[in-house]
Amino acid sequence: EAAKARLEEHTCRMNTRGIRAQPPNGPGLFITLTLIVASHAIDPGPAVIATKGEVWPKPQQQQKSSDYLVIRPHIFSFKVPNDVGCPDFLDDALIRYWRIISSTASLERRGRLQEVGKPSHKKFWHSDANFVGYLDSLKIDLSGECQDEDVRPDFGDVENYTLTVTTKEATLSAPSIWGFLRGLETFSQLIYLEEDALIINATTINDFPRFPHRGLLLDTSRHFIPVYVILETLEAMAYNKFNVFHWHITDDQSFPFKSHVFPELSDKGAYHPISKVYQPNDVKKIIEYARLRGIRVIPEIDTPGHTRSWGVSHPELLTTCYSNATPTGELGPLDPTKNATYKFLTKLFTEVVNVFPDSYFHIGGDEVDFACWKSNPQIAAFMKKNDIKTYSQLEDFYVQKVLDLLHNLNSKHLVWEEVFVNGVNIPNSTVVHIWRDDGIETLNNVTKAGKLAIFSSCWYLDHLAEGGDWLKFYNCEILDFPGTDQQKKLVLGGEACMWTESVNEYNLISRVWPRASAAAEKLWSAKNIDVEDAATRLEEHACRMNHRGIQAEPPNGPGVCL
Ligand code: CP6
Repeated sequence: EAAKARLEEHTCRMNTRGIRAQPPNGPGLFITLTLIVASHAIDPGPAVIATKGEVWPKPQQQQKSSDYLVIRPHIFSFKVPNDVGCPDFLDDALIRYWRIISSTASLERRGRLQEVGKPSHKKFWHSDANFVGYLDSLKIDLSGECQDEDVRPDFGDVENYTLTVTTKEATLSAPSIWGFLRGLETFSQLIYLEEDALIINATTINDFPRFPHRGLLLDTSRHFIPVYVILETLEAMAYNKFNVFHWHITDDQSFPFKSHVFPELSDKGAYHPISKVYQPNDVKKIIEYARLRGIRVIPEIDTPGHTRSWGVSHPELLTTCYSNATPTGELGPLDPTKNATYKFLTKLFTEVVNVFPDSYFHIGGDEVDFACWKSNPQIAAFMKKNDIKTYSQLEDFYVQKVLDLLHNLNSKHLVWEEVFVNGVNIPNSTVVHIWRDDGIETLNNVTKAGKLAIFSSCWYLDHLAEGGDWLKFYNCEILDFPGTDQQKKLVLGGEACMWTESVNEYNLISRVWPRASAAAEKLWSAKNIDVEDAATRLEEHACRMNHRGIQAEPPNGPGVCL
């Protein structure tokens, strides 16, 4: 026990000295898969050879030619029509991608790729029969009018685009600015560095997402994740065409959200009242950064369970747990029997719904500890008086109140699967978020009942397996349940989950990427993609993220990024 505490200190000490040590004592779960180890005859070189200029997630339709053009970054430009709507929004995106494209040819990388003593550029593109000329611009063709600079992404936005690169010119066409963003990302991925030249192959792409809800959940309660790391996460999400940032902002361990109406929640319930708190400006910054990348921010204030941190400032909101008619000193879930609880929630949720512009709010509802409710005599009396017979019914009572509240605030909602499984009466507009091991079966039941669903059971980024475990995520096919087509239409997508019991700012990025990329492709691309093909593209994609400054880990074993 003493060693644990000292290692906790020592790890933080290493962190302050700039060593990215991971938190040693979190309760994270580790799964060990058998690693197939070659005991003999190991070939030299990388385990998987990376592709060049292939796109992740894979476009729905793409033809590609061996004809290629050369891009000269100092000359290259985007051609945008003069009368286009939302010029500032578009400019922001074009500047971001111009930087990415031009830094693909950084001097440092060119040095790494060149073979010493060879006049490389001449050898490479002037003598090659497939060199067909230079590409000096990308023409932007936006058919849908963007009216409002404050435009924000919403559920069900059109994200389609087509991209053609002929031997003469390149055009990106999209019916919406969201499709335009996805197409720009694809365009930037088509460009690769060969010797010292930036290359793009002639190609035709027609692309659109398979699912409308493609999310990443981040828990900022078990460890506080600083704003700059959240922004980096959003940037990497855009590189993978994710469109939902599910912000699991509070939980038992800490309450880092600074509320205007109840500042004491984070003053007392955060790990530190100032440095481990998201101030209103931080939240705004995160929402804006996400918006510019076509990413929605869905907040989750998990209740009635996972609220222990609320009790530091407001113990009266939580259920007092009893043992043999005496309080044990422990506090359980929110007390669903008190009017004060709902008064408090109305104020808090009104604020949260106003701070987060998305039309959805995740109300949680997972893992409610019925044992504490069961032990409490006042709750027993309340149930008797109100003819509530089971603890699931008590949960139903609570959830109905919260749903009414959100309905009055004009907010749509998501709930964790327990709310459905425990038989709570939910409208068909509720999105049920499935997370437990037997998720595929639950997905069948939820959609059979006519409810909308998103799926996470197979995408736990905090569960580690040995070796390149992205394949475990990639082999998860969320529509493989024995339901009707009508049922499958109710599956809106899924989320990869980063619970942060054993993850902090130092190891978050490398644990998420490129493992979450596997889920990103399952949610965007067509159903049956060969895994060998995926492996070679992911090898390139991880290196590409590295070149863009994201500390993604190598996905496929031995290899090299040049
Ligand atoms: N925290 C919260 C968690 C989990 C859930 N809710 C969780 C626990 C175990 C697994 C996956 C997730 N860490 N608030 C459940 C949604 Cl295996």
